[in-house]
Amino acid sequence: MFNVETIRKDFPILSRKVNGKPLVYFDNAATSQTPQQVIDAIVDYYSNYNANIHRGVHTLSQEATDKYEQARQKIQAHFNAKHAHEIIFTSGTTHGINLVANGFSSLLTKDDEIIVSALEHHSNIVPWQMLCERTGASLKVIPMNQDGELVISEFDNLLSNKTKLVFVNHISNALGTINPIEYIIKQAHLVGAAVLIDGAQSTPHIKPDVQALDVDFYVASAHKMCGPTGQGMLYGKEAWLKKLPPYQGGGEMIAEVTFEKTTYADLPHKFEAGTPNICGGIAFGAAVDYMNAIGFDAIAAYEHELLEYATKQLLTIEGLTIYGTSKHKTSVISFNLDGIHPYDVGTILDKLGIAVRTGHHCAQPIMNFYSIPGTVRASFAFYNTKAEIDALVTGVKKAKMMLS
Ligand code: 7TS
Repeated sequence: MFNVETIRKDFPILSRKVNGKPLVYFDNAATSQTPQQVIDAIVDYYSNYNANIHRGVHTLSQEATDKYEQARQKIQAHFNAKHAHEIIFTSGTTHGINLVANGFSSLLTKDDEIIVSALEHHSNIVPWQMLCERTGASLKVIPMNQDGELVISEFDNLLSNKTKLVFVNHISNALGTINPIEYIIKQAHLVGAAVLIDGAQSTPHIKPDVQALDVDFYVASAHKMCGPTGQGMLYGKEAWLKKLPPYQGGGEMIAEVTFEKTTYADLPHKFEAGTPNICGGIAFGAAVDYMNAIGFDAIAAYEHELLEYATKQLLTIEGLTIYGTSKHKTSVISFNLDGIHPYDVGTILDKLGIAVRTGHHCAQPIMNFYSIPGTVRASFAFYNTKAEIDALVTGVKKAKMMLS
């Protein structure tokens, strides 16, 4: 049974104070908090079996290798990948996207087209612009509407036999919109294009099934789903991962090296040059275990309740506008108060112990669409409460009074 008070006890940071007030942590879309179970996995690694992996005959190295590869299998099971070697450990979503973008450098020509969406984080825009610069391919953009949804009929119009790649986030970080990725993947495949889905904001809330989606690449960051920073994953279909060249050269990614020619290791090692974030991979596995033990259905249902409650309460404040009003959204609320800069609201909220993000959220095209400099963004996780939302509403009212 989902019990938020019991869950909160797993997160030591939630009992601290900020500026003399109990912490209200509503910046979960930037990074989530870490439960004791994940902290314990990190401490256990450094206390008991810290060693380099895949190379030592000694016991510690073997233990570390086993745990690291077990974590890969946990991630494989979580995303329902067909093979463990289709899971590449990365330093995060940004790394995974750049790995794929780099790989396509030698596969695209100037006649090819790439489609992204108007709702992307800069991480899912800039690497593709760089790829276009390298190859001469052109970038097309699926537009958005006032509710912060993609205009899917325009996507249909953009697709053609020139389209080679489509990149869309599963859920927008700035607005919380859930994009119709099932449809996007299906239509893209009809013209032979590969699809990468940026799952940085979906994986904290839902459990994607990469085989059911039939997606070519799916990327995520551990730190947004109760895991550590500096760790993430790239899922790629085996055929694509075999086709793409390595991203970085170095130790661990080779089969044989001579000065004449080097041959590369099999998957997944071909894409994992150098000593990886061993502890990070293991802790990522612990985070996935933790979230699955609570259950993603329970998480989604509870967070939806928080979203509905917060939306209703915030809209009672006169002069408050919410950006991102799709019916299909997760627990992210981006808002502004009339005539007040979001940074000023965020600063007053911080004085009250309430952590929100302010600014453009690395999604400047969305802010340009609404002609605003940025928003205040409150993003909720399964360990937040309605009482914390009440504190936010009181805080926003106070900010309005002080700044008007
Ligand atoms: N894609 C999306 C949709 C994101 O929300 C983020 C991070 C990234 C990519 C990059 O992830 P990273 O782990 O490689 O940095 N989003 C945010 C945010 O909304 N506030 O801080 C980071």
